Order: sequence, then C-alpha cells, then structure tokens
Amino acid sequence: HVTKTSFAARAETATHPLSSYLFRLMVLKNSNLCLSADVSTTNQLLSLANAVGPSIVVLKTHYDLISNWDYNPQTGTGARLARIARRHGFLIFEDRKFGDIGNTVQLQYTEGTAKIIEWSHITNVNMVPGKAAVDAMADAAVRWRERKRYEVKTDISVGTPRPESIDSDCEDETVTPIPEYSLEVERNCNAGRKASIVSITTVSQHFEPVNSPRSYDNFDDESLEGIEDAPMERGLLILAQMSSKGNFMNREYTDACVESAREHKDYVMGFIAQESLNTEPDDQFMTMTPGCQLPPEDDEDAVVEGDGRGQQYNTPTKIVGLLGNDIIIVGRGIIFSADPVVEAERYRRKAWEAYQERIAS
Ligand code: 6AU
Repeated sequence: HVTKTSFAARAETATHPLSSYLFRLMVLKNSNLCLSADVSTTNQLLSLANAVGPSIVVLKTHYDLISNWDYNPQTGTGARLARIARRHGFLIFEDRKFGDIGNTVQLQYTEGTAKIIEWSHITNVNMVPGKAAVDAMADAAVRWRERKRYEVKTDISVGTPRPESIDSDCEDETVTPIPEYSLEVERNCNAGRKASIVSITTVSQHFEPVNSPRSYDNFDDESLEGIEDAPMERGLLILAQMSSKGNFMNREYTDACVESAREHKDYVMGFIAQESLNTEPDDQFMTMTPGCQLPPEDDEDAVVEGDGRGQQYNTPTKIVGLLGNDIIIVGRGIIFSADPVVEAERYRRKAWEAYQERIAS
C-alpha cells in the first residue's frame, strides 16, 4: 500500500488537523525526520532539540528517561521543550506507549506528575489491552480541547505560556557527562535565536572517545516563514507493529489497530508501524517508523542490522521508498554520532530523497 500521493496533497485531505499541519510542516522544511531524543538529562534534551530543530518535524521523547525532568507546568521541562518546538516548528511526541485499562490510561495521560497531554502534541498507545484504551484517550483529548478553548476564550492562562524571550532557556547549561554520551553545549544567548555547539564528545560502542569540535550557526528567522503555530489539538499513534525481533504483534492485532483508528479519525493520526497500513480509499493515516539507521558515510555499502538488544534496523530508502512509510524515527543513529547536527541533516536528506523518488516513480 505504497502511496504516491504527495504530502502537500495529503495535507489537504487529512481528517485530523494535526496531521494536516504536520504534512504542511514536512513540505515547508523538506523533512520527514523524527528525532528520538533518548538522552538522560533536561539540558541534553533541550540542547539537542534546539540544535537539531531545523532538520526535524517531530521530536520524540521518553520523559521517564530524563533523570531531572521538571514537572512544573509553566516553567518545567515540558513547557521549555514546547517553546523550542514552537521556535523551530516541530511537534512533540511523547513515546509513552500507554497500555492499561481505559480509566488508568486516561489518568496517566492527563494527570499525575507528567501531565503529558499539556506539553505533548502526539502520544502513542499499545493496544494489547483492547480498544477501550483508545476510546478513553480520545475522550480525554476532547475534554482537554474544550477546556483549552474555554481558557483561551476567557483568557485564563493555564498550561504552557508564550515566551517573553528565549533567554530563560539559556540559564543553566551545565551538562553532567554520563558514561556513554556527553554533550557539551554553549549557548549564545545574546545573539537571540542562535546556538553554538562547542564540542560534542561521544564514546563509541568500542569505548573510544571521539572529539568533534565544530560550530553550529545555521538557524535564522527566515526558515520559520510560513510556519504558523500548531493547532490546539492532540493526536494519537497506535503501536500497530514493532521493530523489535520476535515481537508478538501479529496480523490480527495489527488489523484491530487499523479498525480502532478508523473509529477515531478525529483523534488517531496514524500508526507506529513498519509498513503503511492504509488499505481503504478513505484511510488518511500517517505511518511513523522506528528501527532506522544508515551505514557510516564512508562505508555506504555496510549493513547495520541491529543493536544486539533486539532492535532491528532498516535504511530510510527502504522504510520510505519501498515500504511506503511517511516519517522515519531515528535515535542512536543521530545522537551517538560524532556530530548529531550534521548526522540529522544526512538522515533528513536521505529520507526526503526516498519520499521524492516514491512520488515520482
Ligand atoms: O533509533 P533507536 O534504535 O536508537 O531508537 C528507536 C526509538 C526508541 C524506541 O523506544 C522507539 O523508537 N520504538 C518504537 C516507538 C517509537 O514506539 C516502536 C518500535 O517498534 N521500536 C522502537 O524502537 O525510543
């Protein structure tokens, strides 16, 4: 089910307002790249988001991997990330993989410490417990949207505030190195919307430190022309297929995911899957696909099969071109490289070329 329809055309027909926005963003930024920002501290997350922001359309988080996540709804990690997302034009996707009875997932989504619905445009659900989880989350999203509209109408400002300036993002940039990954970032706060990465050090899988000093200064206001704020909407991706070896998501499960998505077209944007699952003419779902790595630039014929812990990798060309998925999700391929900013651009280019070839073929 590899569609040759362009993202621009799909923006016009998408049922979900966030999908429509995301397709337009993809066209404007020539990007179908989602960064999986699986880092360990708030500073690493915000620095990475700010540095890679121009190359991506979605930034995926696992908030529970962040050792010092700040839960304050106005000034905490989620709110600060939302500001960076608005500045660069990308959506936030909390990869929470909700998987419980409807009532519990509803509370986990909207309440508790993280209040995911407040700062994350998109989240995902593992539908093994049944369709009730999707029904409950859709219901929570409707109520959230009504509350937000009421707040805007009555000018009650709850939730993430608009920034007066970006300086508040530049206050505490001391990054504590962790064994496998350390990112030192120095911000040029006074220069406004600019960031410079002074040096990035990664420890490779062989534990050989690689130093790659470079500067990064390619973000300017011009690149935001035409990108308006994301609509006040929330969207869901159903975990319909997984990238991991020997997973138990069989065809029957995947079919039930598609069925549930069709029942909630105004809330479900699409799937986390390994292939496009659109089969009916009315299916307008997007597919985002993890398990993506490129061979090193100086050895393009090399094959990166997996991570030795069950993860299986495919190239952007196969994922987007051959299997018809829309967005590639890349984590360690980018963040463990010697230079994540350059590497993110390489992935963006490859995935975009694969899309262009797909629609032209
Ligand atoms: O590129 P990696 O292997 O470093 O990271 C892949 C990211 C991780 C996983 O938790 C997530 O993608 N993931 C998912 C998602 C997005 O739901 C599903 C899946 O089937 N495989 C997978 O790796 O953050």
